Amino acid sequence: MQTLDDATVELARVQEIARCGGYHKGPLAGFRIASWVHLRSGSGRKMGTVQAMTNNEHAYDSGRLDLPFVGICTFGKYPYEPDPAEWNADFVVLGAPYDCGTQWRSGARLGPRAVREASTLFSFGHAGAYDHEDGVVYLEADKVRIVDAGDADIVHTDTLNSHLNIEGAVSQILGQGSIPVVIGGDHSVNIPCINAFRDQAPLHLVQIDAHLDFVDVRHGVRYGHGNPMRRALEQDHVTGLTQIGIRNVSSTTREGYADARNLGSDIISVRQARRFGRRRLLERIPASSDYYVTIDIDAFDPSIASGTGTPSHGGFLYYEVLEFLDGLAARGNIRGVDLVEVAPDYDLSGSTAILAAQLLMNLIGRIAHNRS
Ligand SMILES: [Mn+2]
Repeated sequence: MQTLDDATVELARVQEIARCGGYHKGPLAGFRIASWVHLRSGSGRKMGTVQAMTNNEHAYDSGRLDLPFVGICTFGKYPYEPDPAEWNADFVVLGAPYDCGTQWRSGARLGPRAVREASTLFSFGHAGAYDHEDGVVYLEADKVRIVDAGDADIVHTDTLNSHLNIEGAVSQILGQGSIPVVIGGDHSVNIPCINAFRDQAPLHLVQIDAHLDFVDVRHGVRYGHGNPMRRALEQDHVTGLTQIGIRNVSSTTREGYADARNLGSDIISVRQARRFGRRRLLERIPASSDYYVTIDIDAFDPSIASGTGTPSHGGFLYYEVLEFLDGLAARGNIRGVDLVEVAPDYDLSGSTAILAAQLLMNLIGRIAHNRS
């Protein structure tokens, strides 16, 4: 174990390390707080409460153990940072707990909390996530900075203002040069996420979902969870759409499917995706492009993801989606992610929230790995 003498460390830096849970840049990269004592100035004035730090790779043998069930829940137990000025992050996680866009069972408003709690399982000690199949350590603390910005404010029953709050938060994340990772909420929250990219470079949208979500307007509703892909393709900055996992009945009619295809969408069912295989599936998506990925948890089979409002049998399993996303992260530049429709009240074993958290953690790790 390597330690630093407390006298060699400026208090501001110590506080930064304490606040971030680790230091990711500069000469102290990788250092963490190992033990806590009072730090005093030469005159004896108390200046802080930290002393030794360590960059021990795993740091399980000193300081706090911080098991997954200990402490306050943030995404992956990364630092909670509501102030954009303090983000300085590669990825900013944002909750969008709005579910008034649902057409059957509501409950996705509790999705961000459930996914955050489940994600603590993958807080990975202190050393990142070693994948023995890939031979890669993902999410190394000194290389990838992730913060949890908390939730966009939600105004009950008020879709437009709730969406504006989500759009504002995502715009702030983009303004700081970070990649937004948004946890819904129902799929309507994708609409403000895509709107926030309006002033950014164009994107190809990749949707993983059981449902097409391509309703134009019905009874005046334009911003429900059956509308987001239609709203996205209306935007100039969305250059194309690939819809994967689509199956069974949904609120989109035959005409909606025709509209989607006429507007350039590539619609692929679970069975078609399996017939193509990973390589051919990836080849259908523009190469060396910028992507936004929206994942509806109901793309997965209800046998592993029951906790959602509109489950549909015949869905994907975990590695089918992870391996596709792994390939997509290598194929181009994923600039934004949302994962929606986790509704914990129907998630009796908690496996849906764990699936969501595991997928997001691994997707973030792969995006970061391909950027470095
Ligand atoms: Mn959806």
